[in-house]
Amino acid sequence: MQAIFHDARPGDGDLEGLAGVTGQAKIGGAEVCVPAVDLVRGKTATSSADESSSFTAANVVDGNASTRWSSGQWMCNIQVGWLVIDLGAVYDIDRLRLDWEAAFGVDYQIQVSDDGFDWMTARDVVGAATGGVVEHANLNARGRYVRIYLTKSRITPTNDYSQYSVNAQVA
Ligand SMILES: [Ca+2]
Repeated sequence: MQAIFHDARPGDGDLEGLAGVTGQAKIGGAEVCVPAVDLVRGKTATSSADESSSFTAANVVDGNASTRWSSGQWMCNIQVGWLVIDLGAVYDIDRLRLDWEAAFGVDYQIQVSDDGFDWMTARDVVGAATGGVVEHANLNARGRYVRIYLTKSRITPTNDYSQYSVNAQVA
């Protein structure tokens, strides 16, 4: 797989010297793929609901593996929940890496949008049997907003959703 590094904000020092470089990344087997450029880190995340001020949506974009978002779904009396990340600009999105807590999504869709209103589904997940770290590759998606639209939780009857982190990567 070839990875092209994009510098979203030239001059800010984060990727200076990497811009335009084409590199190689090995994926497969027992190797763990850490996104070379995380489009999500430090961006703005919002959600359908947060369990409390200790479990906000911002916890999935903070780069801290021990903090997490929890939807507090049982307080909403509805199964549907969502998490939206505003990437700040339109990107081609190739991979999305989710790090679920025990309350993982069984049925959910990964969607993208240019305006945060009209959504296109890039991946439809039905009947996920495991949580933990889940990699969604070859999304071929393009948009400014990424939404994880959750319709069925592993945890019943509270139907909660919880994630430690989300990472996104360009092709
Ligand atoms: Ca976190």
